[in-house]
Amino acid sequence: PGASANPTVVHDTITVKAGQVFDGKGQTFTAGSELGDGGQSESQKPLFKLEDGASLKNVTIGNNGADGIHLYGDAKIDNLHVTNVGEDAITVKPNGAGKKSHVEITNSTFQNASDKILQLNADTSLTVDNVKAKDFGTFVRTNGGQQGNWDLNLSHISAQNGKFSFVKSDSEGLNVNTQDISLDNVQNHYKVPASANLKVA
Ligand code: DGU
Ligand code: CA
Ligand code: CA
Repeated sequence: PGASANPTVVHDTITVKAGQVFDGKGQTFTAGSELGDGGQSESQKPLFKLEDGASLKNVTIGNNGADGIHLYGDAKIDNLHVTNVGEDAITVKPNGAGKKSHVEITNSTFQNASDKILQLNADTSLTVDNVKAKDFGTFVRTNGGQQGNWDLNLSHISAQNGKFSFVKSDSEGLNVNTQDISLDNVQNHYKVPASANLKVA
């Protein structure tokens, strides 16, 4: 699904409350200038903020991706299409409880990311399954210079034209498990410390 002709302009971040499901029903959303311009400024706001245990499905994010989607805790994201990623697409934020977030991203596509698609700024067990990425910097980045508790389970992914890396982390104890990953013209497939536990199947 491409960006529809009449996107819903998000002027104020949409919060999905704890445990609730936001079903976009295929609608396209784009950020208003209040949230940012979709460039590389770090001060932009997300279109969606998911509280712990929230889900989001059947959403397209169109021309202005601003700071994408912020996750505070466990989250499930299904059938998301980000056609023009802004500063980044999905960020796992520190949640007040300091507990590891379980995040699933399934059946989704991401395109045109100047830099990162998935940004992990807090301990996360991440599952990504059946996803396509095209024209990006880095597909998954754990927060720069940070040690953390990160498990990345990546399966059935095809990624094309990645100018920096597929997975990049500075975390010595990183765990990565992959299955059926197809990388075409992607630099530095796994730019991770030598001590990382990398299982590529
Ligand atoms: O130390 O935390 O790029 O969430 C650097 C910052 C930086 C974040 C990240 C993000 O990693 O701002 O967009
Ligand atoms: Ca950033
Ligand atoms: Ca960001």
